Amino acid sequence: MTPDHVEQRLRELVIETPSWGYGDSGTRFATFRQSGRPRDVFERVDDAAEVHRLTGTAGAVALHFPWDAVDDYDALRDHIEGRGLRVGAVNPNLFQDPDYKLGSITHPDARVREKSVAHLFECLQIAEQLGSSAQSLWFADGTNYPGQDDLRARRQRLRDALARVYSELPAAQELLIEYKLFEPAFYATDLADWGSSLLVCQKLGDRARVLVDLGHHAQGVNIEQIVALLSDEGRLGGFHFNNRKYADDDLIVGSVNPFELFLIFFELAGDALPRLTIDQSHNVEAKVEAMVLSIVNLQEAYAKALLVDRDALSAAQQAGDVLGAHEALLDAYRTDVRDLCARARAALGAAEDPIAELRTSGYAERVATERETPQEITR
Ligand code: LRH
Ligand code: MN
Repeated sequence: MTPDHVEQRLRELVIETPSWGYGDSGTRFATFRQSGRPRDVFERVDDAAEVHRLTGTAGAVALHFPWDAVDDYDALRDHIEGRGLRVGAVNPNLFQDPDYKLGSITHPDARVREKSVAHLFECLQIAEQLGSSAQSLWFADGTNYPGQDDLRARRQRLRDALARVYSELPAAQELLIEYKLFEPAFYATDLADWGSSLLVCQKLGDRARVLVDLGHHAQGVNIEQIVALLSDEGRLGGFHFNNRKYADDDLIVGSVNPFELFLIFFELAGDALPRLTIDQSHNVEAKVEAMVLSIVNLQEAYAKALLVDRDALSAAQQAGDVLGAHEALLDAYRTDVRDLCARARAALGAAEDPIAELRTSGYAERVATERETPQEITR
């Protein structure tokens, strides 16, 4: 692909940033409050809009409920669209309420399962009001000890609950089913891997696809191969981009293993891109800058993947030229695409160097002053 064509594809890129990535987050050991942190969903949207202003390709914000719940969803939608963004995926939260200790849609107690399904139905309506086209479903459901519950019965409950949600799914929406190997469950997670998620999606219908969170696999798992498989099956619904060295560390995407990120985009580059969402928690680093750097890392990984000389690659593969094929990938990966990405951002009216622009803009200092002065928030 020519650099001009790559630049064109970069200009079409839409990455969703997570509202929850701008607020306080931590580990079980501590949460370190940051001055200037947003106090409500409106200020989280303001930070997302600043990231989009600087990068040009962060035009949507993913929301989480009830973390982002408000009384007037029309006012929230107006604020989001007024800031030049659109609403990305809606994420129901079925992992914090005390009733969900032993599970939500898989809970042995039908009353708790009913409560879970009611929240999922509520999120279908919230998405309709906000113009969102996806329910991004992650279930913390699982067990901590062998024998704690019947694994098959839990699976049946999960499928029954999702079948009810799917039967009520508005035409404009789809279901994204996220899996995770462990945490908070430490013996068996009900949706632990891509296979369990894919099987559930296939039983539900065409508007149910798998969401791949880069932090949700065992060490050593070949994520780009899972991406190739799901994409080939037409069941790759989206990503939660982040990076990890150990477990679900939720670090900045591309900060630990940029080559893996390049290989994931290489597996995607041929087809229409699925939903691209960032899912990170910035425990010690400046949150807006972390999100800007994440978008830049994604832009660069995508650009490098688009630059792979596919004719040379397939010729080497056909010829059994093992290293010739590998070096065709390395050639693109080793290409410095920073200027290309800077041009694409400039063409979108964004910053050629968004990090430098952010640091000299005074944005962090301004919001720190605004948000620390204890005046009543008038919305
Ligand atoms: C679970 C998860 C899920 C979100 C949460 C914030 O680990 O990846 O996608 O709901 O993080
Ligand atoms: Mn996730």
